[in-house]
Amino acid sequence: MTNAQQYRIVAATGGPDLPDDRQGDASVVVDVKPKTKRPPLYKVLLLNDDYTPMEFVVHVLERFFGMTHAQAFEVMLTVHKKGVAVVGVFSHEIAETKVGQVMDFARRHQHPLQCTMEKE
Ligand code: TYC
Repeated sequence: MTNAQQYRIVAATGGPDLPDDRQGDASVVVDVKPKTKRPPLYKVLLLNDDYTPMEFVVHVLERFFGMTHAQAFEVMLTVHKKGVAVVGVFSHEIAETKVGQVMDFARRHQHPLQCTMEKE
């Protein structure tokens, strides 16, 4: 169905009684269900590297992702040990903004920290 709205057929005639060329013709549309698809969500990922100081990563997580110091420290250690962690899930626009803020902040401080996003 290509229409913007979904036509829900709850009653249909046009069964075997009709001539071959009319079978299936008499579907009755009784209601129309508006299509309200939720927008997709995006995971923001922080990647490990060998050079960015741990305290800097903790600061990034506090500053841009609203984590407490304890949460930020825990997530930083997860990235350090596993290589990557999801640090938040957002709409496309918010995720893009967060990635930009982190990349810009890291670049300004000359750290190679990488932050990316992917569709959930
Ligand atoms: N591996 C870094 C170090 O040992 C710390 C680090 C943690 C870097 C998380 C990036 O996303 C990161 N200094």
